[in-house]
Amino acid sequence: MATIITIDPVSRLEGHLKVEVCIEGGQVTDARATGTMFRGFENILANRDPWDAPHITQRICGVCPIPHAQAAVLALDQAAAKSIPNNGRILRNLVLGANFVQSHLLHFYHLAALDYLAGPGMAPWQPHWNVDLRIDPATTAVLVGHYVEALGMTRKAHEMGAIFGGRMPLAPAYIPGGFTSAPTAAQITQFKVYCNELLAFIRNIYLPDVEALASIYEDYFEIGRGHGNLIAFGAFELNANGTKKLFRPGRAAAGSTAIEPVNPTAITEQVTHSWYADSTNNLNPANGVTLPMQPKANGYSWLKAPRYTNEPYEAGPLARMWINGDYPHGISVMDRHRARALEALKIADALLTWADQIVVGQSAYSTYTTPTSGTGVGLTEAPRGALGHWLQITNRKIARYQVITPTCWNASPMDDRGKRGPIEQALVGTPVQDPNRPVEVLRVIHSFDPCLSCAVHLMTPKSATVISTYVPGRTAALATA
Ligand code: NFE
Repeated sequence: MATIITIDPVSRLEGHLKVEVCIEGGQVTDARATGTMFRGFENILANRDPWDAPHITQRICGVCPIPHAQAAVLALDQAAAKSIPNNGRILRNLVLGANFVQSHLLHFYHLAALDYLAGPGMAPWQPHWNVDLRIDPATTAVLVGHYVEALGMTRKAHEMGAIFGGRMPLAPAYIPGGFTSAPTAAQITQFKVYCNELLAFIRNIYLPDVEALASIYEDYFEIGRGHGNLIAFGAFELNANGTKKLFRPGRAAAGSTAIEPVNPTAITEQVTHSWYADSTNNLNPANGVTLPMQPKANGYSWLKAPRYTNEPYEAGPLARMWINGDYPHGISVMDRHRARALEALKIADALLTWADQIVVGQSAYSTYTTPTSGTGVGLTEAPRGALGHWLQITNRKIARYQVITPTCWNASPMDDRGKRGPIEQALVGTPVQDPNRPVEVLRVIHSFDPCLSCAVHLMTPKSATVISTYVPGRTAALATA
């Protein structure tokens, strides 16, 4: 007999995700991931001044605003064929890197770790499902201490980003043509002091904690693989024209050792199972349209389903580290955690080097004139994976804007051919000990660090249709099919 479990909302992630799994014979046999709110930022941007794009798109999400600013200014620069001064490139990288470090620490300690340990008898550690908690009390106490310490570290990462970004999480310093800061030697030193402290935490606490967790939950190297296709757009430009990056772009298709190039024209967004008009199906984002339609037969998510040559791809730290040859080990729940922690170290290391490359007294901005018309594609990476902004300017206004976030790749619903999205597929085969407390399902979902705010965002409070209702403390509702 099959049991259908609905977890709505999945907690300890950003935004609102509903996941339905079918369990038969003690393991997940099917899964549906639903983004329960409409984002609509594309429609907010229409007819605005293109300079508004980095500021408005940062409001898509408070956790990864900087990648949105970065993608927007890259698209704007490209639309005007503008190259920016070295200082501008470096400052953009420094603030982006600070956001990655902040997000990775936040994810491991404050979003994922509680799937594996119970902690003290108080919020935020309780209430807690009492299942499959293998970490001994002494180690649990140490990890709880690190959870608290990591709160301070995420604050410091934000403060580090704010030195040049002007403010975190929403940094006003990203503008087309460069960056608004005029860095001083004292600011560079201050940035490095923060970075050294974060590096020490990553090296001495975060990485060993992840390794300890991985050794205790070794079976999670075999759980949550998914389709096995990985994609990265690349990020952290190391030269003026962006041909060299800390993370190169690329694709690794399941079963192949080759790293293939990414051709943005091969990306389409499929909406057969999404609450968007079928007339907008399978469009490349350069011609994309955001036309909501809910309810809709066969629709079950506000996320569109991005596909590369019709195939679902996983985005994220594991994809980046894999494509760059930094993490060749495997694709699973624990591999995602390990790759994320190793990536935090790689980025923090690079930040220290880049901070020394700033030339005090040189401008970070070169005059940008909005083109009368033009198109630009801003491809970069967010902590959760490949991020793209597609921009079209007509009469110096935004004529079209499309955003594909990493969570759109990862938490996408089924596509035209009925192929599941990466999280849905990763859930299939997951063993579940107790369908009333499906912690294994949460571990798989959290390993992707989904952010539904990025994927979907906006609701209409006055609307008669309540799309999602948040019930604090609600546990998995259980139905029997
Ligand atoms: Ni809201 Fe985001 C990241 C982006 S995820 S956190 O990282 O873009 O889809």
